[in-house]
Amino acid sequence: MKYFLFLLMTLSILSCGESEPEPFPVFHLPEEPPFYSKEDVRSEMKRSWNAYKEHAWGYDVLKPLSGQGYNWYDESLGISPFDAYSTLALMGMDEEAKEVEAYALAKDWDQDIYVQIFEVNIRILGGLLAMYDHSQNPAVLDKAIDFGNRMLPAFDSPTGIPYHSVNLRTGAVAGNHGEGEGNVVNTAQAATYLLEFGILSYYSEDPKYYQAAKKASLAIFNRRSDIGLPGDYINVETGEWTNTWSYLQAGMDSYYEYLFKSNQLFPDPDIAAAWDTSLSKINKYYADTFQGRQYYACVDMHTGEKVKRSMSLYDAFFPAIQASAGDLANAESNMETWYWLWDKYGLLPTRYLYEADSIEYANSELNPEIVESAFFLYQITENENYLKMLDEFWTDINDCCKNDLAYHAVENVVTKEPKDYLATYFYAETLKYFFLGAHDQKEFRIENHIFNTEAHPFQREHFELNEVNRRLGI
Ligand code: DMJ
Repeated sequence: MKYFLFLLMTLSILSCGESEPEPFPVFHLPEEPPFYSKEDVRSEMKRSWNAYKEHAWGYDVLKPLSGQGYNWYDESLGISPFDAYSTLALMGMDEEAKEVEAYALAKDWDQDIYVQIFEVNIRILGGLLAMYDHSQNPAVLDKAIDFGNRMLPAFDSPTGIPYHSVNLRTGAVAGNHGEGEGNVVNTAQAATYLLEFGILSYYSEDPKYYQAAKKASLAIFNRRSDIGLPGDYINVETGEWTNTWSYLQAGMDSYYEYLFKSNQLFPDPDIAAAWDTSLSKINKYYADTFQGRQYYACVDMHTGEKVKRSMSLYDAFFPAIQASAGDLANAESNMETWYWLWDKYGLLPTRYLYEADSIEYANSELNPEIVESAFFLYQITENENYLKMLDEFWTDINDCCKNDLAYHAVENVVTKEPKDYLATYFYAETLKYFFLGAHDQKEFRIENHIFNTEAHPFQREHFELNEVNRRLGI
């Protein structure tokens, strides 16, 4: 602890200069570690999952204040169980996991609804594939193939970038009429498929899924600007960028995440080259040292000029990627900044303007990314400060957001005004990463697993390298 503080102070003095004193990160890590245990998290998962089952079974989402269910569309997709399964399985809640498996096998996807391709990919297809990875039940794989086949028509665009939504029954596609022009998607919606579609190709031995995902990712990468940056919104039919900001935040985050992760499981020279280029451009253009702290700004894709000095809670996934990619120095300084922001409010606001020192969007859905990164950094460095961070996150979330049924989101991280919503990724990700980051968790090692962006885990040993090229068509 003392060493940690000394290092921070030294770094801060070096980067700030004497004439212009800048604040350096002030850490309030618990000195005495009565760390939370994995049983603490397990019992909260049990309690929260029982609340979903009792009050919202069959619905997409639990509303934890009113004790009701809520659906994303006119008909339920029943998303929470798909997202919860891999956490239940990992925690050894076998009875509950079996119940969800039976629910998944009984699910009929012949539904006349348009679903957002990005969201159902990471939550439903990712959840089903993780269910197969864990259970090895061939009927679950059939279900995943069925779902993947219903998604595929979305990729039939002139650019290969998927349309925003697809009708699960008819395969008809739709743009995102609610949030802009017809056929425009953001970069994450365009290119977050390599992992799930690669796994689907591997298990089905049909390369068409991976090839569709690869075409979409390279369609984004190949449209990078002269200085090597992609924009954030693109027309899937013309391939024109409709917005030219570039960043790590929501809307672009998982495009980068999948260039790195997919290549870990399915080495592909084209994707590896795209990742290497992307990482160097992130470090060159997004990286922004401000008042002694390490940030990643929004920039103009053509000039690299900083257009907005902000951070969203979603980009807290990046220290985990940096550390996994071997860039520990940047991972740790980035993580310090995230910890500093958490400590300032006792939760992360959805978006914070670091130059202005003000909150832009004050809500939080108890998102997982900062927990994920602290967990990864702990496993990689074994530095106990990351356990202390996890402990502070756990304590704060329990203080602010635990209620009679489960946990609730907040409208405002300052006032902690509650919101009647529990995101499905609280089951899939937030509780899972807390569990895996518990001080007494000794079995699970990140080097043996790959997580999709919704924290659904896959065991690396299930994918034989010498089979990858044939099955994925690389
Ligand atoms: C999750 O649904 C996924 O991690 C996605 O990639 C973006 N972040 C949310 C949770 O914050």
